Amino acid sequence: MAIERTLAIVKPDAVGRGLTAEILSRIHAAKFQIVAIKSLRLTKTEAEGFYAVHRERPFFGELTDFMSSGKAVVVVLEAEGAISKWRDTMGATDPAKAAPGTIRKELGTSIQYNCTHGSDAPATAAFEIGYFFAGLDLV
Ligand code: FUP
Repeated sequence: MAIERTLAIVKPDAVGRGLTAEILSRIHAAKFQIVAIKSLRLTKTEAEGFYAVHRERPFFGELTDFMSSGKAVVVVLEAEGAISKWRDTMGATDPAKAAPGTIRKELGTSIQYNCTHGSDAPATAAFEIGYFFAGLDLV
């Protein structure tokens, strides 16, 4: 499998509950390299741009309110097969349906407050990494 990069986000629910270090520790344990990392608070407009693909979904307003409600930590991860590997580490979107041992199962509290984000395909990863980081951040 090829070396890939993916975008991970520690979402505002997890940052607010003091779970950033716990989630970074799981990233380390799963043997990802952290290529770039920063803490920021998205504006509502920035959250809408990030999730533009979900514009027509009924939860779009709530999702973007939540994602702009507090600080998040955005991280570029690198590993073999990083995109699917990070999604496996996170678990299913809904914590109630996520596999045992995954971040969302163990730390998430609802489908919205599911603690982490991960890109779902190479094209999405390229867009999402570029949304937060410039080329020079990624060398
Ligand atoms: P995922 O790729 O696992 O993050 O899930 P999706 O792309 O399907 O959804 C993006 C985000 O929208 C999820 F992380 C949480 C939120 N969401 C809801 O709030 N309600 C839903 O019914 C589905 C997703």
